[in-house]
Amino acid sequence: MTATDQTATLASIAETLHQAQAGATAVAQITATTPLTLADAYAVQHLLVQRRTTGGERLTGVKLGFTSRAKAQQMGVNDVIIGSLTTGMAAADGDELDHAAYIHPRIEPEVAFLLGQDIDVQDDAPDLLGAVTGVAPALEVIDSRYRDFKFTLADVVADNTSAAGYVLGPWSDPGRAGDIANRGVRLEVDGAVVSTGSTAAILGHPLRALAAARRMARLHGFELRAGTVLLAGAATEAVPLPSGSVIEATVAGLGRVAARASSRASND
Ligand code: OOG
Ligand code: MG
Repeated sequence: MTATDQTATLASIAETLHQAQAGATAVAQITATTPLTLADAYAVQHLLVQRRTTGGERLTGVKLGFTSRAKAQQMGVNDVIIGSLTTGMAAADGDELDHAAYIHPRIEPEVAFLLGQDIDVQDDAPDLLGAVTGVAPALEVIDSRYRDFKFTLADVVADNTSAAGYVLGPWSDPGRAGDIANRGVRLEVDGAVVSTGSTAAILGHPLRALAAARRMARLHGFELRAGTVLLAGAATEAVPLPSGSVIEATVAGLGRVAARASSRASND
């Protein structure tokens, strides 16, 4: 394949994934027909996200995926991945999520970090902790654009790591939040506990997500900017987001964050 052919192929994959997301319709796995290296997959992801930013959205942060064994095992992959968060994905605590905008959404409880200053991703020993000005419980909505939520590592990277939405709870001062190494994490749907875990499941310690984010950002061309958020990755398996439900994530000592999913009927 010539370089021009390759560029056109990656652009057309990004277009396919964009349309799948915009139309809330699943598509076939890319790698079923087109081999993708990890570098190709990140190139597709960057094109996909650029499409959102040229359309008026802003980058609000990055997210890590597969930082816990529970998630890696659930999805059958075991390398940490990185994706982008944008304004179009952000919802406020207590907000309603438009269920009809998703294909087959799932939710996961997460820990979010707020960066108070830029992190130089080229620096091998930056003061990562010093850059964090907030820590919060978070809910992530993931919605693979692939049929049946099935993908290879390259597929899910190209699809911006299934990123579809996120809700942040109240920020705590990291100095006052205490040791967050092993805090209970709970996810509830309509008041019933659907999954539980510990922040220790995130790379053994959620603060390791900061170092992983820097490493992944440098490797794959991301920035870690002041005022943006890092989602450290789910501590538990993801569960389906039912339409019309109330969802809540709690991280012991950090508090809770909630959202509602619209009922499908009102959108049909
Ligand atoms: C990919 C996203 C994984 C996490 O927290 O591990 C992720 C997926 O499972 O579809 O966000
Ligand atoms: Mg996640």
